[in-house]
Amino acid sequence: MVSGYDYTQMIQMVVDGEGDDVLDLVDEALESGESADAIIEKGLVEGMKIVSDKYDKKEFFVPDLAAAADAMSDALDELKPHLEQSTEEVKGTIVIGVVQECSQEIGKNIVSAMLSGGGFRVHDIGINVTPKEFIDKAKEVHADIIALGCPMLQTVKYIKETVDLAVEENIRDQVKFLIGGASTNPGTVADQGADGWGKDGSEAVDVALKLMEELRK
Ligand code: B12
Repeated sequence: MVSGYDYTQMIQMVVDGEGDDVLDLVDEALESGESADAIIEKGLVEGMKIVSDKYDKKEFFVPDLAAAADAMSDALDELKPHLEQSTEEVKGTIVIGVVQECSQEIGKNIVSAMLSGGGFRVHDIGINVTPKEFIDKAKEVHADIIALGCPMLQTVKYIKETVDLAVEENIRDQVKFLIGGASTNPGTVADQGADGWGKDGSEAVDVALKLMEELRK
């Protein structure tokens, strides 16, 4: 279906870090019949892309990023109830977090919310998660998938360390590794011994479903 909602203003308010305005526009979009997924991808993420671009060009600085991040986070909280699917069966159990030495969480939060919305039971263990914390949590909740967010290049190595620890702990054949974030690409999957890569929240859901099929084989 072609959407008639105009996201221009919402995108601009994310860029400006105007949290209250973003919230009002999110409500307006919901009332006009937009799905939570569409609002995240066409409004919030598009706004953050402009913010990222401005940061890369040194037009924006850390306080600008923080304001946009806060606006995103409030909007995501508002949208979460609209993403939940209470009636459907659980598609699988996922432990998600941002790797060690990294506290950048916006992308992971989006993916986490969309995986929940996609019918997975999601245990979000936050930021700066060590390989041991990932594996301990995966064992505790009998996770099918460990999802690692990795926005920074120098922390990519922690993906492999987490996979290696799963081997050591004898759970590698029971769990799939889904990865994503600005410093990863499809090639990172093989380099780090993972199983799947998602470019954004919707793709993360699709790849997670595929990984569940592989687990059941
Ligand atoms: C916002 C931001 C920050 C904010 C984070 C706020 C927060 N609460 O999260 C703050 C100001 C804290 C910050 C700090 C730093 N940042 Co910063 N930051 C960014 C910025 C501009 C945008 C990131 C973002 O939120 N994007 C929007 C989201 C929606 O996009 P995303 O993260 O890519 O996520 C999408 C996909 O990647 C994917 N995805 C994400 N996670 C996952 C997980 C899974 C499992 C899957 C499947 C998919 C997936 O789906 C998401 C949704 O579409 C990026 C620039 C960029 N180009 O990414 C730099 C960037 C990531 N930061 C960078 C750096 C260097 C830093 C600092 C070291 C800066 C400093 N000198 O202090 C610190 C590090 C702090 C730390 N230890 O973590 C670098 C990393 C460079 C590199 N390649 O290693 C970048 C790339 C900027 C740059 N070009 O230099 N940053």
